[in-house]
This record gives sequence, structure tokens and C-alpha cells, in this order.
Amino acid sequence: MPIDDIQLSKFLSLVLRHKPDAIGLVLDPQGWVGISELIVKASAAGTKFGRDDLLRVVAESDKKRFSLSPQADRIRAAQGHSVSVELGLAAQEPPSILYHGTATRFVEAILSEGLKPQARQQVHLSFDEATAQRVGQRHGKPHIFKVDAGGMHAKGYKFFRADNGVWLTDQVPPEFLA
Ligand code: HQG
Repeated sequence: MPIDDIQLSKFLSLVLRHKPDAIGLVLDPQGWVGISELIVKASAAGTKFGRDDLLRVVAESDKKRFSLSPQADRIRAAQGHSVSVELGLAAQEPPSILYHGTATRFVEAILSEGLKPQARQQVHLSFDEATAQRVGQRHGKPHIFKVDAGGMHAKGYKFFRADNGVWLTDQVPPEFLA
């Protein structure tokens, strides 16, 4: 049975963010892989799809999870990695307020130790509250933190904007959370 688009998107998230070695893939230091190599290795490992399927999933991804190289011969996850990658994004001044959606059961720990990247490379922050709400819902009953990104930036903390608009930073100490 051919893989459907949701399964393909999940498969791409898995190999491009977390487990490239599951199909013998090696990401380059910026997280890119050749599309042809990805298709061949996926197929050899039992996940069959074509270039058109991949391009459709990239184009239709609700969160624009994947980026293509200018010549559309390479692909990477825009953010969300647990494997070590250097996305090569330039630090930018963030909006004065950003949002982080989490679950109520994490609130106490977050208020005492701040936001940590946990299994990922960086903390993920949303531009708007509605997006943060959706992110939080993935984990349980959602709780939204307002992050004083302007205050952090003024103190020298660095912020990066992924290709898909998600904001990334290394950590958020508790004094910048409300
Ligand atoms: C929590 C999805 C206890 C944190 C989304 C979060 C996003 C702490 C969880 C992207 C903590 C990690 C990332 C602390 C943070 N104590 N819990 N000190 N610090 N946490 O999934 O931000 O659909 O790794 O609040 O849309 O939820 O995959 O991060 O609840 O953009 O494309 O630890 O993933 O996109 O969870 O989500 P995650 P996230 P995709």
C-alpha cells in the first residue's frame, strides 16, 4: 500500500529531525540531505515514495516543517531537531513578546528552572498565542507562557527565526516568563 501524506510527513520528521540513522542517512552539519539519496535509502528500508510525493508533502505541510534547497535537490527539517545540527540561522531581534505552549503538569517545573530544550536542540517559541495553544495541546491540558523576548534580547540572549517562522532560543530563565 502506498504511504499516505500524513505518514510520509511523520516519516520525514523522524529521519530529518531525530533518527536519520534508522535508514542509514547522514545529515550534513546544517541538517540537509540529498532528496535522491533520501528516496533510495527510505525505499531500501521499506518506505516507498517518489519525488512528487515528497514535494507535495513539503508544499502542503501545515507548519511548513521542511525546507528545500534553492535547487530543490536537498531537504531539511526547518526546526525541531533532536540530533545536533547547526541550522546556520542569523541571530535576530525577536518580537517583544513571544509565546510558549506547554501542558499544565509542566508549569511548576518550568517556573522553577525556566524553559529548557529537553530532547530538542533549542526551546521553541510561537509568534502568536493561538499557535502556542496548539503546541501546548499536544502535551495535555494547555498552558500558555508569555515570554519577555524583548527583555531577554536586551540582556544578550540570542534568538533565531526558523524558515517556517518558529522562534528558537537556547533557554528561557524563569524571570522572563509570565
Ligand atoms: C516542556 C511541534 C519541564 C515544554 C510544535 C514542552 C513545536 C519543560 C516539552 C515543536 C521544561 C518539550 C516543539 C522544564 C520545557 N521542565 N518541562 N524545565 N522546559 N518543558 O515537543 O515546544 O508538529 O520537545 O514546555 O509545533 O512542545 O513536531 O517541544 O511541553 O513547533 O512539527 O517540555 O514541535 O512541531 O516538548 O514543540 P517538545 P514543544 P511539529
